[in-house]
Amino acid sequence: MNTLLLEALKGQNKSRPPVWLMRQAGRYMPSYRALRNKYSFLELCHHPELITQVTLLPIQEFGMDAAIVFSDILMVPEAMGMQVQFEENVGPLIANSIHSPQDLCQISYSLPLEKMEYLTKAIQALKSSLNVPLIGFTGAPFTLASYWIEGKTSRDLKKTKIFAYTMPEHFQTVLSRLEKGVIQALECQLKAGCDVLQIFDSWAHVLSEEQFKIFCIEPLKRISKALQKYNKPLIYFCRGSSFRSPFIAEIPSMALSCDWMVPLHKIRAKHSTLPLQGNLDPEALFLPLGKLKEEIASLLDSMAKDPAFIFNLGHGILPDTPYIAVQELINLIKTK
Ligand code: 1CP
Repeated sequence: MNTLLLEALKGQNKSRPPVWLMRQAGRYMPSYRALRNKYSFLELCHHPELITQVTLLPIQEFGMDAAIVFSDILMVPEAMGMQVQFEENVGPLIANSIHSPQDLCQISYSLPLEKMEYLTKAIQALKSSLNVPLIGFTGAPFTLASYWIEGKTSRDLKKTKIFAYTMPEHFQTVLSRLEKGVIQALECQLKAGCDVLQIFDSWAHVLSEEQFKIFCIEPLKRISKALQKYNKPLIYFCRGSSFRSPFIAEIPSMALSCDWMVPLHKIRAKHSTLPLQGNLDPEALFLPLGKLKEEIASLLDSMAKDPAFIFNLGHGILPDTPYIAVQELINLIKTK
């Protein structure tokens, strides 16, 4: 078993940095597009055999040091009552979005675990065929709440913020139900065999510091505490990681997945032992290969011999990313 990722998450990696990419199975891969010609995105997400197959594609084709279960952050709210469709070239569209206190009845009080069976089956199958750690994941309660309230992707989260300002108690109800579902989903992925968990809080950067503490950090602390007994590492991703890092560093056994906006070594200077993951700009993969190699080398050099560093992108890989750029990236890191 390749344990580089687990060692880095403990701050004990003495070898080259481990590498995996956020959203590493996706449209930039011809093999993924071929499957998508046969199945809708939701079909891929709901069938254990397809989840297993898609999760393995990047590992087989590039050899990343970790696999991430193929799913989506909206699968947990879907099991809790969200009616979601993924529209081609648009993204998620939610039919029963939440606007008023009356709409809260759309969200179940907890996660019906039988609705997650397709995921646990896939995880069990993956564990018997993988020789790299398997990462399970969910969205964070705030980011999940924002999709449910907005009803689709929104750049400013206006509806969510107005909901939080004008109906604070109801907003807390939404968050706390989702928090419970997130804990159950993460626990179920650990029990099925995941080695590491990642929580995606992709929209947390729109919040003020005070709101971030209440809507993101408090739930995250409770999630981390609830999972403590499993003794598995937890990675938190948000944009704005450079100014949020002090809050994350306070939570035991938590690693931070950083966006591309601030050089990683500057975040390292503030937190000497916090495991850090990141942070190549996904757009850098569109550079001519020579220039891309320089960018990667410069990031690697700035974190050289760091025992708690994981190479990753600063956000999800883009669907039109050149395949060869991903090949170069992985090869360069593995031969460094
Ligand atoms: O790496 C992997 O193989 C795992 C796959 C994975 C992950 C970790 C997918 C598959 N989605 C996610 C997480 C996810 N989904 C996030 C958090 C990370 C991030 O910020 O990018 C978010 C916000 C979503 C929501 C989502 N799913 C959107 C909307 C994005 C936005 O800007 O609002 C969209 C378009 C999706 C669809 C989706 N999820 C995953 C894939 C491969 C796709 C494309 C679907 C397709 O095949 O058409």
